[in-house]
Amino acid sequence: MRQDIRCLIFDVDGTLAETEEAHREAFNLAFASKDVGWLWSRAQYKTLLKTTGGKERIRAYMDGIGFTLPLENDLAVFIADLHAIKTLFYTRMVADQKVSLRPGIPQLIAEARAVGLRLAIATTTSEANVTALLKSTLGENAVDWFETICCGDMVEVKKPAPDIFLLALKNCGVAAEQTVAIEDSANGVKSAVSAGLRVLVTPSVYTEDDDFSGAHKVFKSATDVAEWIFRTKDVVR
Ligand code: XBP
Ligand code: MG
Repeated sequence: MRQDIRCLIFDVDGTLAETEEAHREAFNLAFASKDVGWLWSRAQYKTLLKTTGGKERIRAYMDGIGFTLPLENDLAVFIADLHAIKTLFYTRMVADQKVSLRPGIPQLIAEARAVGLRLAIATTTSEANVTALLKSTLGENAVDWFETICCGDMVEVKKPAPDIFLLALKNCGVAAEQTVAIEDSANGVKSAVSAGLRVLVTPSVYTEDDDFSGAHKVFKSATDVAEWIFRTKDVVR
């Protein structure tokens, strides 16, 4: 067990679970429900994922197709309404057990709890999505296993800015030197590194060819992450 790790801060989408296909489906269901005529393919969504945050992603897509409304405020209201519908579709899919945790994640969390590591979440997704995922995959009490769940709009600037990881560190009152972030994307790595954290990466389907420069280590799975944290010595930080 590494003595220099006291806290794990987990990203959610792509890290705890391969969620982005469900997100993409939820976006498309929301677009259909409002009859806007948009449909995001996998290839389009892979590009759109470079913009973190569902509302920001919709705005980036609208800018890209030159869609606008007369008043900026109308645009913000239009996007917020569309995103709220998308979140309803997404949380319903998660509640219907359509999303499962990535291999090794339940065991990594269980082992961390067993040895008394502190747990936190730092994600760009919405709080409702995190709660739904934790409850549907780990049970009703799983939300309480995390000292702080820092989500989407809790910070002004989303990943790759460091704000969400800095908020998680502040809420936990733990030193960055004793904390590792577990992430799946280039945006997540940039965010955690600029917050002063070592970052352990498990690339996901949509991020497998991301640039993980700055990451401490890249692993195939959470099982390998657990092996590294709990069963190997690290002489070099
Ligand atoms: C990934 C994101 C989120 C999700 C969609 O978050 O960027 O925007 O794609 O969720 P992370 P919302 O990898 O930081 O967990 O629509 O709720 O934003
Ligand atoms: Mg992610």
